[in-house]
Amino acid sequence: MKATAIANANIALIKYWGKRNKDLILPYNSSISMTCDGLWTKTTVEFGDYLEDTIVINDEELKKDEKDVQGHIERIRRMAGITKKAKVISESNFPVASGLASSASGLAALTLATTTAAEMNLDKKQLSILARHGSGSASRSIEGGFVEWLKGEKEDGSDSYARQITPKEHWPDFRMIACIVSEAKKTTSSRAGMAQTVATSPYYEGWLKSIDQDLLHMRDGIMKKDFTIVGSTAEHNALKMHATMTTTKPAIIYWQPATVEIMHAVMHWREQGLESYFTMDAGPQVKILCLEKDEKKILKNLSELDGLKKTIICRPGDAAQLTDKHLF
Ligand code: 2P0
Repeated sequence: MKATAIANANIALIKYWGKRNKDLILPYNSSISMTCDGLWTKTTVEFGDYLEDTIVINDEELKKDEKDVQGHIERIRRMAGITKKAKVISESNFPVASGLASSASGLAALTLATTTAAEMNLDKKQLSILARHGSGSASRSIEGGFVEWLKGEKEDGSDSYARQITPKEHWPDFRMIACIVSEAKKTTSSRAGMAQTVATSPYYEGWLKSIDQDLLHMRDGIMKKDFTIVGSTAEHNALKMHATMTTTKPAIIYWQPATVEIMHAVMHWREQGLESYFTMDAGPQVKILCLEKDEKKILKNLSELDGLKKTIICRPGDAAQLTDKHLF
């Protein structure tokens, strides 16, 4: 009763920001992401004769957390009808809780490893629904390539899951350069932040009204491999989401000076013919979208900026998968 899974993080091109049902984690809108091969979490789970569950994430024992990792394990244990306690060890290769989708890769890897260790045999749709209960964006990390999380219509959430739009092989020269400007833990979590936005931002309604058009453009752009459509739609969508965040009471401003410096740089390069776009999530990091042919030039330009600490280059990545290389 032991299994290890690796899941990649995903970065949304059309964002999820707001729940219509907080208990089942059902979103107000569908979202589209790229599963990123450079940002992963590896998790080993074993059910055994332990006295209690122990969870160690990046060498630190987890006691209580907002995503309720413990509750997620309990949920799976109930479904599987087992009573044994679990030992969980998890590692990520990037800073957690700083706006780099660590809960997406974390909860996706945990869901696959735990259900496998519990000897359940779930298909991808079932895994995605279950991962969604842990963290909304984790539903998308079950699949690889370009992925859409369908918001669904049903009250029980049985049609709210992520499915692949195209596999990673469809667009191998698409790049996302994650620009790390701060490794500090964010001050407002996504979970609290999105609830606050839904409750108080006067622009949330406008955000929702414009989503279907963005989804349509994004699906079309991905299918046609039209980088201009994908990049410009993603950038505009991210700015709209941040407009709802900043107009929340109290305001949520995830950007740091270096965030804005990179955004201006990207717009400047674009004016000069170097085509790239930016997107940001619930944190100060900027993710630059570009094509492989421009990657070197963009990295060189980035190296001249002050506030940038580190870059991680991501290509479209694989779905969550099992490995026999256990962490213990
Ligand atoms: C996204 N984010 O679509 C958006 C954009 C952050 C900004 O999904 O409460 O950690 O666990 O469902 O999945 C982050 O939200 O929130 C997120 P919960 P989650 O990637």
